[in-house]
Amino acid sequence: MEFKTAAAIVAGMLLSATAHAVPIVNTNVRPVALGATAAGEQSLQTVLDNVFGAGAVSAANDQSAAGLWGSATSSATMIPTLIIEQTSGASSQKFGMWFGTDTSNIYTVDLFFGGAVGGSTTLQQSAVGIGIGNGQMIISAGPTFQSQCGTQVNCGLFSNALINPTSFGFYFATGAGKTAYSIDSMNLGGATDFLAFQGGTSTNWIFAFEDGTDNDFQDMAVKVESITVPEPGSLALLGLALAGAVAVSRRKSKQD
Ligand SMILES: [Ca+2]
Ligand SMILES: [Ca+2]
Repeated sequence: MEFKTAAAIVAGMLLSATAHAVPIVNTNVRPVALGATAAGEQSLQTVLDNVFGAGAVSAANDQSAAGLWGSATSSATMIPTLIIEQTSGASSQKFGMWFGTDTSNIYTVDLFFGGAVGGSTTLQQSAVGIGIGNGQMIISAGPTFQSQCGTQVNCGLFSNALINPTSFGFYFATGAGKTAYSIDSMNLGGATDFLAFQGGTSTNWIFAFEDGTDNDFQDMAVKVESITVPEPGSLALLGLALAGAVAVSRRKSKQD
C-alpha cells in the first residue's frame, strides 16, 4: 500500500512538471517605444553615448531583438571598468545569468547584488561550471578598491547541468520583487523589461533593464563583453568576459 501511494505521488509530480513546462522562446520584438527619463536621471541614450561614443548607437532605433547569447572567446582579454551609480534600492537589487530551455526549469546565478557602486570582473568558465574568483571582482568602496565577495559579488564556482556556454541569458531583480529577464516570454505577461544594444559589429553589448513602468530602461544598465548571438555551428568556444554593472538612476524616492 505504501509503495502504491509513493508511486502515485511520483507520477503526479511528473505530470505536473510536464504540464507546467513552457519552452523558452525568444519572442522579443524590437524596437519598443522609450518613455521619458525623469528629471535628474541619466537617460539611456547618455549611457550608450558614454560607452560606445556619442551618436554611435541609438537608444530608440538600434535595439536588438536578441535574447540569448553565447561565448565568443576562449579567454577574456579585456576587463574594462565602468562608472556605476545606484538607485536607492541598490541594496536589494540583483543582476545575474540564467540557463535552461523551459520556464519550469531554469538555473539562475546571481552575479552582482547589494550596493555595488563600480567595478569590473571576468566571469570564469570551465568544464564544470561558471564562477567569479575571490578578488576578481573589484569594486570601488569608499577611498579604496576592494573585493566585495559575499556582500556585493557572488564569488565562487557554480555547477549545474543546465549551464550551457552557447546559450544563456541575463536578468535583473529589483528590490520590489520584480525580475526582468532578457527574453520577453519569461516576463510576467510577456512584458518588455529588457533592451539590448550592440556596439557596432563588436561583441560588446549594453543590456538595459526596466524596474518599473515608465520605460526609461535605465534603471540598470550592464556592459557585457565577448558574447555573440548564438548561431548553429558558430559557438564552440568557452569563456566570456563580463564587465561592470551600471545602475544609472539617481532617483532617491522610488524606483521607476
Ligand atoms: Ca529610471
Ligand atoms: Ca524605469
